[in-house]
Amino acid sequence: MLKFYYNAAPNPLKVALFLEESGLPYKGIAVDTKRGQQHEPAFLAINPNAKVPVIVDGDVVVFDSNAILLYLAEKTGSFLPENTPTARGALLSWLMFIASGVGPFSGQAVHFRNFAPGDNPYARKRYDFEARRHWRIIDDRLAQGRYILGDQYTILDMAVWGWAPRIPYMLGEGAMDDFANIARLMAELDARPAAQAALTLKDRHAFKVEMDEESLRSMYPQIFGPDPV
Ligand SMILES: N[C@@H](CCC(=O)N[C@@H](CS)C(=O)NCC(=O)O)C(=O)O
Repeated sequence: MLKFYYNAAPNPLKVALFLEESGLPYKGIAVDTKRGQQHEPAFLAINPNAKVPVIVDGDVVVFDSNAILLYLAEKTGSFLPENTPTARGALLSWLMFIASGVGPFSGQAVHFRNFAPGDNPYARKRYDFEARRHWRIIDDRLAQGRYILGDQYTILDMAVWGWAPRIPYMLGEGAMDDFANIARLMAELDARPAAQAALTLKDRHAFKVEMDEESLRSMYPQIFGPDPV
């Protein structure tokens, strides 16, 4: 059976949504990143990047949430647009935009707003601006159609669903008011039974919640390291 290494954060959630939507049987394996389990040798053997999610599907190992979404969509032939060069171009463009822009800028905006030590006004400004700019592009796209690719619910909407609920945490309370189309998509997807099942991820394991020194050392080790030269 497919193994799914997860915690309750946005990137694993996207994959959980796909797994629940597709009905693929899977076994969830919790990785408590605040306890440093992502750095254990057995986990590093399947993901040298020391992050969740990862799937192990027989002999196949896939890490990185958007790679996993594409792999699973191609494996099952579901949640993809029709196989034309035009539709494939749009799929790949939006997937890479989410993978290389929305996710990383959102992650850094969360970090500098909520976790970075000291006062970092320019870093905060930079990541707030870029995260907001990326979400604006997603919102404008969703103003043109029900889903990112128009009429069809695809892995792109699942990828957005993982991160979008964190917008207030990354951009400030009330930030969601600027993204009415994203809010509309979230409400639609949240009402799906698969999304409700995916959201139980956080309850399937007693994940550590405290952000104490062990957690900070596991997730943000640079805080304790030397300053760059
Ligand atoms: N590009 C990766 C990023 C994965 C990622 O940042 N995962 C977070 C949870 S959402 C994690 O494992 N954090 C633990 C850590 O940074 O040590 C993906 O999309 O899967």
